[in-house]
Amino acid sequence: MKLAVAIADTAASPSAFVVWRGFEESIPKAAEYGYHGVELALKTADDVNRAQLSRWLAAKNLEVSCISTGQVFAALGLYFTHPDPAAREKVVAVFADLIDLATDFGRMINVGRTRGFIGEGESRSDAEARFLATAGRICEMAARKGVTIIIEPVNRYEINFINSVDEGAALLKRMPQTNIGLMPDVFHMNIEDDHIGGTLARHGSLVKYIHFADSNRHAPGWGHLDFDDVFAGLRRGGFDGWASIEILPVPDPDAAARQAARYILPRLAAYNAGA
Ligand code: LER
Ligand code: MN
Repeated sequence: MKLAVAIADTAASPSAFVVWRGFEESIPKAAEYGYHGVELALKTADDVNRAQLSRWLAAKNLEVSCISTGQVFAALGLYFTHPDPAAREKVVAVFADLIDLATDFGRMINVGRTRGFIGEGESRSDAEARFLATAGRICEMAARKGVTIIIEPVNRYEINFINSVDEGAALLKRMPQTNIGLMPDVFHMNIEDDHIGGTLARHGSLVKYIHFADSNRHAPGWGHLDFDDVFAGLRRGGFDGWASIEILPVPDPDAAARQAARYILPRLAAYNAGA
């Protein structure tokens, strides 16, 4: 398992949920604190200059763990279940460019709130059908480029569709594509799932990536989440991917990122050593 931290560009809207802003400044800091990679929160592929980003990463021997797409929803208003077919075409086009970018950076794209929601007066099955059709098209584009799509269950207070890991797993099992998996976020799981470790173990074959935060969304160790249970569940599920720190930048981004690394890195080393 490797550890990343969520970052965005300085131009990203305040709604981008990341620890640090500014790629050029964040990448050296992530390396200094011991992270192995960075998760990039992007709105479109044009948010990055590929050559520049490659140079900054290579200088610190860091990888991109994944590209996250909350800004496609929050800043562009695009999502998979959109009732307007033209908006669904737009989201497919934005993802086509992000998939191309991911061939050089991480080979994984997260779908959090961009999966969309069940609109007023509409049935769950209508929203599910639109989700499955859009996600299927995007997965097929991604498969041609060796990229995996990871769906993130998000708690009920943020969205009304795919809240628990069980719900995400049930939906994914209806898709024929194999380059799709789950990105559980232990903050959301603490609200929605019956048991964190047990659920991670049960859906181990679908868990491709994980977001770490504590119960209060502060840095791990500053809340009351049982990370021994989280790591034990990942172990039972056979997980060997990226974990990424996605937390509130409190009391300030540097202190939060430092605490998260200090708390998780020794546990991760023990996990990798089989302890
Ligand atoms: C995105 O990774 C996430 O966890 C959401 O809660 C952000 O709103
Ligand atoms: Mn998350």
